[in-house]
Amino acid sequence: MPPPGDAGGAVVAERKTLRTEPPRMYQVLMLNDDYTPMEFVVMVLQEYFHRDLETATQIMLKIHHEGRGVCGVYTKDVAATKVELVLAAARRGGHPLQCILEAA
Ligand code: TYC
Repeated sequence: MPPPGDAGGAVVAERKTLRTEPPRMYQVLMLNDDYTPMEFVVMVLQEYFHRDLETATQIMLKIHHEGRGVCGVYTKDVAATKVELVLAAARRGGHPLQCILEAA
């Protein structure tokens, strides 16, 4: 037995509460333009942001009138992937639709 106060070479682990910060969130926004058809924007909101037809239409109209609108809020990787998917779909369709990511 080691003398009192001597752990005898043993490692004593302190119990600490490890706090994990919530991840930073990012908004995916679409920007208005004069050429992308409204139906295409609504389709994108349904397909890539899982919005129902009514919500997708409201978001599209908000973008149309105000210049930009939030499609959804996600962690950085998910948000960046959605931007890439939307831009790829727009390019395939020959539309100038712009989609960007912004810290929420
Ligand atoms: N302004 C376009 C039109 O009148 C519609 C539109 C809406 C385009 C939203 C882009 O992100 C957009 N056809």
